[in-house]
Amino acid sequence: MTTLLKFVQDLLHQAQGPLTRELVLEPGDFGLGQVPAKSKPDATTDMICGYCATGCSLRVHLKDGQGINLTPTSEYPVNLGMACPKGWEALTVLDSPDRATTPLLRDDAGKLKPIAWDEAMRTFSDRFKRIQSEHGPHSVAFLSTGQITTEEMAFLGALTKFGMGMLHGDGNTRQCMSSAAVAYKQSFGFDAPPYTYADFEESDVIVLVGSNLCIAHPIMWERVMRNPHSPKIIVIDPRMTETAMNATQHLSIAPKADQSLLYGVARIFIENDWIDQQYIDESTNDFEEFAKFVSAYNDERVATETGLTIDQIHRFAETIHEGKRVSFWWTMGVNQSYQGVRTAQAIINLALMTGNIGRPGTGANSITGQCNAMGSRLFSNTTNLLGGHDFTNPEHREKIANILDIDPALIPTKNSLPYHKIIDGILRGEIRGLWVICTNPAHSWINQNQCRDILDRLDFLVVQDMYHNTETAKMADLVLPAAGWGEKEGTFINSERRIGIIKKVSKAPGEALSDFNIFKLVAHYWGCTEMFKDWKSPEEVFQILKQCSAGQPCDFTGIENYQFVDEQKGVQWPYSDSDDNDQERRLFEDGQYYHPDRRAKFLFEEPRPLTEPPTDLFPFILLTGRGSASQWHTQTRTRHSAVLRKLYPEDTFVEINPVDARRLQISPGERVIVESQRGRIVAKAVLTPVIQAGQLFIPMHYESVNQLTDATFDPYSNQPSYKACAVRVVMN
Ligand SMILES: Nc1nc2c(c(=O)[nH]1)N[C@H]1C(S)=C(S)[C@@H](COP(=O)(O)OP(=O)(O)OC[C@H]3O[C@@H](n4cnc5c(=O)[nH]c(N)nc54)[C@H](O)[C@@H]3O)O[C@H]1N2
Ligand SMILES: Nc1nc2c(c(=O)[nH]1)N[C@H]1C(S)=C(S)[C@@H](COP(=O)(O)OP(=O)(O)OC[C@H]3O[C@@H](n4cnc5c(=O)[nH]c(N)nc54)[C@H](O)[C@@H]3O)O[C@H]1N2
Ligand code: SF4
Ligand SMILES: [Mo]
Repeated sequence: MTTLLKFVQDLLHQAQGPLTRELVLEPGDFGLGQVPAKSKPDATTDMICGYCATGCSLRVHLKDGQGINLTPTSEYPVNLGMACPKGWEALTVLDSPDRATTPLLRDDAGKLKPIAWDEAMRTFSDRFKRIQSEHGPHSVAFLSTGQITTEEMAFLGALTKFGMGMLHGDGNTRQCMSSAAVAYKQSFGFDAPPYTYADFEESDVIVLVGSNLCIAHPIMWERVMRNPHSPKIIVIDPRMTETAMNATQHLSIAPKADQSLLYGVARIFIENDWIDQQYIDESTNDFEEFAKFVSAYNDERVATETGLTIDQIHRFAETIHEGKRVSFWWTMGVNQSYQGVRTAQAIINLALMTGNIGRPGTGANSITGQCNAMGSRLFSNTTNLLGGHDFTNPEHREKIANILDIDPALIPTKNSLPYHKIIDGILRGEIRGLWVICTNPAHSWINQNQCRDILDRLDFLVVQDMYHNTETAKMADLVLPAAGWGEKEGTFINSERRIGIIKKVSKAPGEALSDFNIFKLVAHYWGCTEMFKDWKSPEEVFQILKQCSAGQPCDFTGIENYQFVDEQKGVQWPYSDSDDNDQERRLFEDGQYYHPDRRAKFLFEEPRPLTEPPTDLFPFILLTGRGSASQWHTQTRTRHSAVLRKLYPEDTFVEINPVDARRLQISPGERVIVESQRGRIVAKAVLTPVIQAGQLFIPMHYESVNQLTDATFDPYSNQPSYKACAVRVVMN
């Protein structure tokens, strides 16, 4: 047997081997009567949920080391014993005939055929190396995710960039968080969401901008509901979402008019002297210019641009002024825009000028999406060098090279192309090989017909996924079968910067391997085993990343090991030896930011009109987003739970205002065609006043939705503007 084959067999053997190492023996602790009497569990172990960035802890009940059921962990400071339907069903979706169980290679007849790992790995490195030797090292790129562990992301980023010579690699966090990340970097000097979830309970005013907590972060909404101060809740969203229905004020703003509103409110604060001058003087820069800039946002202008009444605008401003602890929260209604960064900063500016930051119940708080988006923002080696460092800074390269014990010359001196430029690169024939890990761009990327056409041009497409039949896997030349959440171990970082652990409580089906082990295998076949000799297990990589974080705002050098994270019930960064590990910690309590002069910046810019305004031919503005608490993204996982399937509509649907429906003679439940300049899809009409007249809403979970969306991007963050394009509705 060759040594390579033996290496594969060792990994497979390991994958079939013992399950989670820490079997916490707590007989009888199986809560809420969820476990059938026949399979009485013999132990439980706690781990972080693998869907959204809330980062709830789930107590998995084990029988012979195998997870057989779960209950939300009551003592965890995030979810306090609660979970949403996806969390409750997290184990169920692992078991499905759609799981990828062996590597699959496209044969000459165009069919994906099972092959052994050895052949898969030889093909992987032969094909990619051939492309690189013909077209240069940068002709192969990768697209990854916010849904694998931090250790896996770091391994992928280091392997591709330091080992395989790639320059370009980005992640689905570009679709999601990049506007927030850039806004924080520019305003605060580091990508640092400042809050802790306790702030939801300590605010007396909660402002939610483009954020539908009830659906997208249900347990954060539960935290709002536990707030004992009868908070005023203001929701800014064109739709009357579930969250807006439960708010004390709903501002049904015109799409993409948020900047105008927030600048207008800033102007009202200044005119009434409702600002915290001392905070502005001591902790910020450029307020004078900002004050001058917003003076042009008078009531009439703001009312016209936002579609709100002057009364609504003033009431909003007064409510913030009267609040003692005001927190501002935003999600995709802000980030997914051609002006997402400046809109996020318009929110940050309000928090800074009123001194609503660094105190309990305050903050300019971006809510993250995926379970480990925060890990990817700092440790994926895509937009930052490991640990929030800068590829273009020679000292940073030197520091990371020393820690990894590699030649600094191996670290790229340039930043990667962002996601959409990688796609453009494929179109231009400059990028010819692509490795897609834990994301499904053939469904989720903007302007889907164009995206699929471009992916089709690749010489070699590798897709590494839990399931063999995702829209992107179906296009692949090679599919690598991955273990999922619950079948491997490592750490996630949640929205409030809390590091938590996931564990192996179930065996991956067939020959599926954890992403970590796949990266190890690739390193081996590529010939860079030596470079990763210390990257033996996720926990050993955690120790390496800890060193990379030293001295950074995200320093977590005070964490000893995984067990410590478990015992502490997660640890929020920063956590160096000198920090106290309080269960809830927020940033900027001392008014000091991360820019060299320790001050935050006021950043602002004239808003731009819609990139694709409605016309006579395409008179509606299409909004897209999350549809229900039971659906996750492209549905590859959630569709495998019978319980979840009962909780959401199976067919693609479009929300239409009854006034528009009457005018177009559309009846409830009728199938209509929704069409943009790029695509034409069929959807079931749902008539509801939740959506304003002149607007439509289609959830992103249905495969066809991105046939309609328009590929425009924020110029600073390069985030796609998923939430506004022009469409028409016609009878089917
Ligand atoms: N159940 C479920 N939960 C999820 C996810 C999931 O797929 N399913 N995905 C997770 C991920 S990755 C993410 S990123 C988050 C997303 O979480 P959210 O951002 O809360 O969800 P979305 O529905 O995408 O968008 C929020 C709202 O933005 C509004 N909006 C659109 N345009 C504008 C605008 O111009 N201004 C304003 N103010 N609002 C606007 C939409 O009407 C929508 O109600 O959810 C996470 N949680
Ligand atoms: N129109 C529109 N489009 C959108 C959005 C929108 O609001 N509107 N939102 C955007 C946002 S915010 C996001 S985050 C993206 C999400 O878009 P995607 O990332 O494409 O969506 P997912 O379905 O989460 O894809 C994750 C894939 O990884 C696989 N997977 C799960 N766990 C593992 C694992 O451990 N290892 C491996 N290797 N694979 C695994 C899953 O089976 C799935 O195929 O969609 C974006 N697209
Ligand atoms: S709210 Fe998010 S983290 Fe919590 S159980 Fe639901 S999906 Fe999982
Ligand atoms: Mo996201």
